[in-house]
Amino acid sequence: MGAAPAHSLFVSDLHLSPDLPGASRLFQRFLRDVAPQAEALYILGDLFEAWIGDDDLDFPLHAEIADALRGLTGQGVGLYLLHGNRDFLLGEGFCRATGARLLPDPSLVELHGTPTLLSHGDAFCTDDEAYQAFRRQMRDPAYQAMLLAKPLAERRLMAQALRRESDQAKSGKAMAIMDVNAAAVADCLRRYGYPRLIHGHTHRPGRHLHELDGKSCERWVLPDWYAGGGYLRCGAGGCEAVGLS
Ligand code: LP5
Ligand code: MN
Repeated sequence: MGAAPAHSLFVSDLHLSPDLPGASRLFQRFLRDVAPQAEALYILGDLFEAWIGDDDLDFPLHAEIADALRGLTGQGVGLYLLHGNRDFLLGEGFCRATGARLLPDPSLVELHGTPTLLSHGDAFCTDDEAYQAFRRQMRDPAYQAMLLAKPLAERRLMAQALRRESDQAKSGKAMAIMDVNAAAVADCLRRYGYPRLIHGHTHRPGRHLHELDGKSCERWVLPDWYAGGGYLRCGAGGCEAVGLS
């Protein structure tokens, strides 16, 4: 059998945590058996259920995942990372430990011949105004520096409190509010010259076509890994979604 044609892989919303060890096992298997054949692996946010700072890399699950990612980059596979709303504090320490490179959100890449815009996806959820206000605060560098200056144990408690607040806030929100806003997606596609778009966050995997100004843009939404998981594989011939269980 010949080598696989050049391709890149995309995952997001793994939400790895010690509470759901199945997802970490599945991801380890994916890193061992699937990812090494790729040119690059892009992780489009929410790799971890909650990331409270790179000084938490000693935590056993974090160390295991970082080692496995380092194993992948050691084989020559490019590793690129976007922040999600759960792991926006991933920083240079994590990159040094794994060989990953952090990309801004959104990032336009030339993907095997097709311009492709990569995003976590939460920025498109503009109908969720409470979340967008929260996001602006969490992404403020001065606010992040203030958070990171707190002791690890205090940050852990804060993250738990924020998770509870978030679940409570979500229970009062309509499902439609928590999906992407079509106009926000269209604006972004226009701004970046009508690329293909790949994102996660909504946990509503699928392929959508946006017909805009006489152009057709493909939008892929990645699945979460809460019960099984999956990835997108893109090469010169296009993308295909692959499920894992
Ligand atoms: O994450 P998910 O799927 O539950 O919902 C998201 C939005 N919620 C969030 C909040 C995160 O879940 C919080 C966890 C972050 C972990 C890392 C934190 C590290 C920093 C802290 C420690 C150093 O992103 C949710 C969206 C939903 O996606 C769909 O898009 O709706 O948005 C919200 O729920 C936000 C609320 O509407 C408003 C924010 C309420 C926060 C109130 C703060 C109370 C103070 C708590 C004490 C610190
Ligand atoms: Mn998310």
